Amino acid sequence: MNPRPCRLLAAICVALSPVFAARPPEIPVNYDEGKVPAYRLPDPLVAADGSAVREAAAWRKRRLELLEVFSREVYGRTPAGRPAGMHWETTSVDRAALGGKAVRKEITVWFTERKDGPRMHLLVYQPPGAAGAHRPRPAFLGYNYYGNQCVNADPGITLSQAWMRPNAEFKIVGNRATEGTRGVHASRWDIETVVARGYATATVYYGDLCEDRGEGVERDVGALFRTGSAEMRSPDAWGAIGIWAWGLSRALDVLAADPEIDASRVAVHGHSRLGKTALWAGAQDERFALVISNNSGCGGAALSMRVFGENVERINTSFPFWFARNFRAYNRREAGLPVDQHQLIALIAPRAVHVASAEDDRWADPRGEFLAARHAGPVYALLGRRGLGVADMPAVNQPVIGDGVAYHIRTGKHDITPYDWARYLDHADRVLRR
Ligand code: GTR
Repeated sequence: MNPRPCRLLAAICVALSPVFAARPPEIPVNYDEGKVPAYRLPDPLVAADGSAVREAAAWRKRRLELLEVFSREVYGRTPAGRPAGMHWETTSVDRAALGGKAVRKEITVWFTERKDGPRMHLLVYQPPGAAGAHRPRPAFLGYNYYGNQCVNADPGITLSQAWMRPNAEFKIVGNRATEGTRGVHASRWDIETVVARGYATATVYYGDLCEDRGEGVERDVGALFRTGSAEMRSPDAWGAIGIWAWGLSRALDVLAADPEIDASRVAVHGHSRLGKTALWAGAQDERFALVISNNSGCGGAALSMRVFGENVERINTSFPFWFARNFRAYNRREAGLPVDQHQLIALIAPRAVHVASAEDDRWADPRGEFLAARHAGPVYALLGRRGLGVADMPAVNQPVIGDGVAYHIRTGKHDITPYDWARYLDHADRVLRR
């Protein structure tokens, strides 16, 4: 066929498509501080029966109540513990990786007794030294977006074979990683710096647990727990964020079995959707000693009730498989939420939490992230800590590392940068070094 009329036809179709296609109604997004609705944050220290929570023992009970509400209404329910058949094997160790500056380990974890079932690949770097030569290391643990090989250009990292979202910048076509993806996110990991400061740093590709698309929740780990499809799941079944959070706990199980890692000193971290994931993992699993939310926004550190930037309806529409289906009941009804995100942060208390924003990341609502960190304070205070210790949002690049809660906002866009890492390392030096 002659390509010219073909192109003409295609152009006419594109021009007419807005007329014929059933387009969803536009979901409004507010960026005006003056249009933030009046809201009343639910009090983390008032139990469901209306009684005040005045001591640590009563908080233990209130904590379970809040976890139940977040599970049922927001993220969906997480199965308890690790599956009986879960097992793992160390597939490679290089004690002279990164030009002798680090030890690199790779571990494959299977979630059942079968080798063809769901699995994840854990990559660990730690400071150099012979096995057993040092006391166990504190560690950072977080997911990566494009396969383990994206965190550093180290040619020794096994290239991910898993499905991944296309990315033109990183030349991910056909949903598979290529050699060209090595080190594309190195600046987001800063591995040489983290290791030089004495920490191990561990990562897993988040798509190993649940592919970041609708079908993801019915495959792999989702299939293992018979989740069902994004639209047919039970209304309180977990979504992708729940599955990813569960995977972080399983990665911690594996790190805890390594005599070179100190599992009582592990920081869980994540950027953006993976920051939401890190918060949910840290809220549920009290083994995490420090929880880091980098630009996590809506459904992460940002207060939903402010309805600023990304809102509940927007996130449930763009990503209908991330949260429990029940969360959709709060589309355009944020004021009706029984919980808000300051209570998610409070669930981490008295353990350390660090919330970080970026000035240009208005989609994630930096002020809402700050306010959630601040309003977790009363729970920290009840448990003997000061919390953030400031009432006003700090200026950019003026981090506040309080007692238990830290917050910073840096200049720049939605990203995780060496500046952020420097803050997290300073915070970790205070709480993970003893
Ligand atoms: C956006 C989403 C945000 C955030 C971000 C990311 O599209 O609206 O909630 O999660 O993606 O993960 O990079």
